[in-house]
Amino acid sequence: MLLHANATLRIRAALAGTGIELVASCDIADYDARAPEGLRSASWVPRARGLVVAASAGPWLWRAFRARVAKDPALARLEHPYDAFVSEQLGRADAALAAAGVRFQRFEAAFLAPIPVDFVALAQLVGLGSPGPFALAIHPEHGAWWALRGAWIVDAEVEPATGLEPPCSNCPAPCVGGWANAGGIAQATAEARGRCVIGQGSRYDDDQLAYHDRRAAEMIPPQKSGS
Ligand code: B12
Repeated sequence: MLLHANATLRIRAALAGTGIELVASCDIADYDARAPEGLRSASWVPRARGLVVAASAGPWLWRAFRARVAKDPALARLEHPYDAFVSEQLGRADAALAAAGVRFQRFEAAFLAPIPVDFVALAQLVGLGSPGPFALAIHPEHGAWWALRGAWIVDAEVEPATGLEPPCSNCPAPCVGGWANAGGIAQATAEARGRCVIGQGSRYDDDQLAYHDRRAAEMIPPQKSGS
């Protein structure tokens, strides 16, 4: 039982063992200074004090999902089974905050999340990663092999942001063949991610990569001919 814990610790403890285990936070003033008006904390939580962001790295969350599907095949028949599984895991943190009397608003990083929030910006604010040459946020240990999962605006104390040194700042960017070729998320292929000089020990499983690539392709609207 965490008696006098801050909200970052509570969320980290609630998610331990799920595969969503990178948890960091920042003061709400830093979040409000960057967020557009409709997303500022006052619209969501009165007297908010912090923002907490949670992410997964490597294949661990994916393997937990696979194990769950093996036990519960109905999960695989949902339209977005992995997102549903992630939501359920994030619910553990909601329950821990509620039990501690913390008021909060949760955001999710899923493509169809009801409130679209820029999670790459959130990752940067809390110091989990910063955008690299192919737009993905690069983590100092896991490189490009990690993903944002959830964020909470809370009316409780949080840990200060990690003092992240942007991992790409002194790198010649072999991922894209040099900074001159840096661009948007369309360049975030498995090959580019595989050429990052950090984090290759956290590379995704092949079936995990195939799942995400298939999902990403489904989300891109078909090009009209001639455009
Ligand atoms: C849409 C999307 C896609 C689209 C791309 C569309 C495009 N051209 O950008 C598609 C489906 C193609 C895609 C693909 C992929 N994606 Co994607 N994608 C997203 C998603 C859901 C939203 C990105 C976005 O549009 N952001 C901007 C939107 C939210 O905001 P907006 O309306 O433009 O503007 C508002 C905000 O920006 C806000 N705002 C502005 N400034 C600030 C500042 C702050 C602090 C706040 C709070 C808000 C804010 O103000 C605006 C008005 O409200 C994010 C998750 C997320 N929620 O961030 C993942 C995400 C960026 N994708 C991710 C990944 C990994 C991928 C893939 C590599 C997946 C894969 N295949 O494995 C592929 C790569 C593409 C490829 N090679 O083909 C990861 C990146 C992780 C990382 N380490 O950085 C993310 C963060 C998802 C995750 N769960 O982690 N993706």
